[in-house]
Amino acid sequence: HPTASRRPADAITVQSENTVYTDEYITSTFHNRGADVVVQEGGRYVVKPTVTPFEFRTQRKVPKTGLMLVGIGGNNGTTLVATILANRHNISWHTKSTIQRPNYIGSLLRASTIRLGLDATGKDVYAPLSDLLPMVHPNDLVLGGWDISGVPLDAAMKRAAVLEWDLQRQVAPYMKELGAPLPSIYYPDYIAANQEERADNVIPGNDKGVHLAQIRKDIRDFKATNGLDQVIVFWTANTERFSDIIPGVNDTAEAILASIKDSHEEIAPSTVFAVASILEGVPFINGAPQNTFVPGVIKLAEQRKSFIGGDDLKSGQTKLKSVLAEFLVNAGIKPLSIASYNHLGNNDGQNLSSQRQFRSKEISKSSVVDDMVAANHLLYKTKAEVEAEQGVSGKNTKNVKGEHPDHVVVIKYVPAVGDSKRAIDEYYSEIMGGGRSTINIFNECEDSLLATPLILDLTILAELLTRIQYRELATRKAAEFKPLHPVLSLLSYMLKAPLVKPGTDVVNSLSRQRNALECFLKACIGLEGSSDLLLETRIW
Ligand code: NAI
Ligand code: DG6
Repeated sequence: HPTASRRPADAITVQSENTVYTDEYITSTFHNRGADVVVQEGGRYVVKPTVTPFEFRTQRKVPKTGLMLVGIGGNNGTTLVATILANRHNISWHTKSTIQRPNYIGSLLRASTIRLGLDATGKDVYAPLSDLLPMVHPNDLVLGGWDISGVPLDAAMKRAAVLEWDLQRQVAPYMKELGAPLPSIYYPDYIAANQEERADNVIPGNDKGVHLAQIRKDIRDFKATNGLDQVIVFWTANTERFSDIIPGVNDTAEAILASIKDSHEEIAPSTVFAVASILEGVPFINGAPQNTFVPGVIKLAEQRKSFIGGDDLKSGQTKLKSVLAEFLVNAGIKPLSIASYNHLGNNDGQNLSSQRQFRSKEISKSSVVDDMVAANHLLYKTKAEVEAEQGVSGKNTKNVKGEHPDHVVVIKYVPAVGDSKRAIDEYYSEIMGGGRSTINIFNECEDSLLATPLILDLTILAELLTRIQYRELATRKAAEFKPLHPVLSLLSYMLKAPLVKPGTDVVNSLSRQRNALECFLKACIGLEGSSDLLLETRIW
């Protein structure tokens, strides 16, 4: 299948004075163009264009990379492992209607293209996104990980009931070779009580310091046993409850390390995994919604220059929302309410049937329209406008908020439908002259088959971003190349509640997220970002 095929390492070569290829690096010069804006009284804008020259340097050698999944025995975990094995061993399977070949459909990197430019006849030329820079092929990922359930991976795949039986039958012997997951950390208070009977494979004791040391050792052992250059640790385990943010407990790097040592109750299993990864200097990605990255973890990652990314895979309903809400607001139509329901019957759904775990998911699913609303003050009154309208000032403005559509998220557990999630959405908007527009959407699909390619994209991109360094040319601030900021916000496209560098704004718009990634990858080979200006089609 084309999404799984291997491509030459130098599939795209840029011939330009901005791009230099050596055996070790691709080095590019890039001009970051922006604008400084001053908003004056009376609603006037004064704009000064800015240009900052940068150099990017990408290591060309693709490292032997391992992926350690936390929650490897779950629906996402087993679906990912089985999919990679099916692709690696070229296993085809019978469905009731056809013979299905393995593929990586749904992966941005493996199954989508980017426009490079025009050919000699003036036609657009598109290349696979994964051709832009040397990236790990998913088939080459060395797989391993942890689960609180000790069921071996072949049986865990059967339990998940996601994949066609004929595929399960053929891939099972390869899954069996991987054995059972490593024992993991189980603090019952963090996930739903209905998960308790799964937890038969746990690291003993209540000492969180000992747990941290064990996870660090697991990462080191996995790296050494498999002769790996790099490991990515990925949380695809159950959604946890939020942790309380408590000064002195989890707000600084020092506090978080001390709190793990003291086995403080507000340290979640996912936080122990994140800290273990940071201390081992390997990237950690959170595919679930909870606040694993409490402030102390982010500060520790900054201190150690170790990469982190999250939160929560944006697979279906929310992905569509980040397109539709933007479409409506950018079309000058005013969503008044967005009501989103879903029901599903897998173990994730069962865990989310518990209130505190649902709350984590509700938060990550709800924030996705905020920046689009904030971007259009013609439709939505700002906080200042609401304050002025209500005539409040000073201390009384604390509870005043800018105008926002009503946004409701409901999730129900319906065991019968298994992994096949149903998502129903209503977008109710104001149109001209007080009119109303209602858009209803019904989507049905296997949740884990949408989520798995995102885990691959996040893993492969996170690895790539560890090999890219930059320096600012204009100021000569730093003669040395530096790594990117540890919070990998370039991963936002695949995430519901993107973690961003502290003090910067979250971008939820799917098209802006893709554009940012595309522009960045292109910049690393010395190409200007994707221009839809198409000037050649507008002039004589
Ligand atoms: P699942 O419930 O099938 O798998 C989770 C696995 O994690 C289970 O095998 C469980 O035993 C294990 N687990 C729980 N606590 C653990 C711990 N402390 N250490 C190690 N393993 C632990 O769930 P699924 O469907 O695979 O989803 C995984 C996560 O990804 C959930 O948090 C879910 O909300 C999130 N997610 C899933 C999406 C999907 O489409 N399937 C999309 C977006 C996010
Ligand atoms: C039900 O909401 C279960 C969840 O785990 C979601 O399926 C998952 O977060 C994907 O959400 P979305 O909104 O991207 O489809």
